[in-house]
Amino acid sequence: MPSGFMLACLLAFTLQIFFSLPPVSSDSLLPMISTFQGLIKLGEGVVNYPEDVAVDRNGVVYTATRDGWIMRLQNNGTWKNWKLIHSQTLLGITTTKEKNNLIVCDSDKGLLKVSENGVTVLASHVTGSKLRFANDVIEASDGSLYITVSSTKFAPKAYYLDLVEGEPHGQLLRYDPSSKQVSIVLEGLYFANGVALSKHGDFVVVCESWKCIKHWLKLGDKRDREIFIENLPGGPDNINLAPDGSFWISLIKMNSSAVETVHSSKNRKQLLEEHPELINQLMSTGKGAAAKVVKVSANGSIIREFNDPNAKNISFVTSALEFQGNLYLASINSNFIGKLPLK
Ligand SMILES: [Ca+2]
Ligand SMILES: [Ca+2]
Repeated sequence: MPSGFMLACLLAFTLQIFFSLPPVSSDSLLPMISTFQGLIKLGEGVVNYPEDVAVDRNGVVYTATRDGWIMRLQNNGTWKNWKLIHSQTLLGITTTKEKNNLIVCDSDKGLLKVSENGVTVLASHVTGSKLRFANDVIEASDGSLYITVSSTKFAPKAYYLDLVEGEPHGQLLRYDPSSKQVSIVLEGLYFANGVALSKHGDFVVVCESWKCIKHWLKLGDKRDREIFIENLPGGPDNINLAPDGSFWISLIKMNSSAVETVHSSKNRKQLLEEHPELINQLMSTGKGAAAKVVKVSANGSIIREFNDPNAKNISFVTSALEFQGNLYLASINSNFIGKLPLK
């Protein structure tokens, strides 16, 4: 089973949404809805509850597991343990182009670099404070790394305090490979989560509660943040660029009755603060938790959706990556990586 900490992170993110914005369904606008039928389970039983998946310039697929392994997918479809990070708090990963390193967000330790030579800490502090709750990372064309931080105020283990406060404590950071320093790019984000680079490298998309925003890397006369897509039919986790320039976003499906329960309670914040265990009763995060993935065009419209409301093939997808005609799916609820042929 995934650790209580990891579920806590996801729950915090999901429940914080309830306090931030009302749920709005855009299901009626979806042009093409499919199931995950035909999904192949790669390494079932050996991939320990992965949150994210990435592919390097040589076409090698990677994932980071709950027990700290960085695993590589081999040509025969089996996984190989590559490097061990002594951590149970690994979240988003990405690869770098020039040196083909793997960059890993460790929500306790900060930003890590994994190469054939081993594991090193790239960044553990930002403007004098400890870098914690790093959730996802992407490399820009100039070699900078853009990193999301979900909450600056509360430690990951105290996620529920961030939840009950319901204020935007998330950030987007930038790691400068020349100075090796981390700076703050954006503040005031609601539980910042997935981050991706556009096909032409001119903007990053950062996902937070119910929406994703676009941040132009060369500002010019553009604002520092614009809405990329809002009113998503679920809470966004990881986002990955697709080969055609659109984006795959994994969504955590809401429990509508739980939303109503939280919204109808005048004293919900106080109640949850006093009884954080109630969060677990409001949300369905077990094996039956729904999976949902959407494909969003570069101009911010949903153009495709995959749904598994009863978790028949896969549950609780946290990352979807398209590579060579297949969608690779990581799920913090599953002990495999899903491979779904796209038709
Ligand atoms: Ca990611
Ligand atoms: Ca995440």
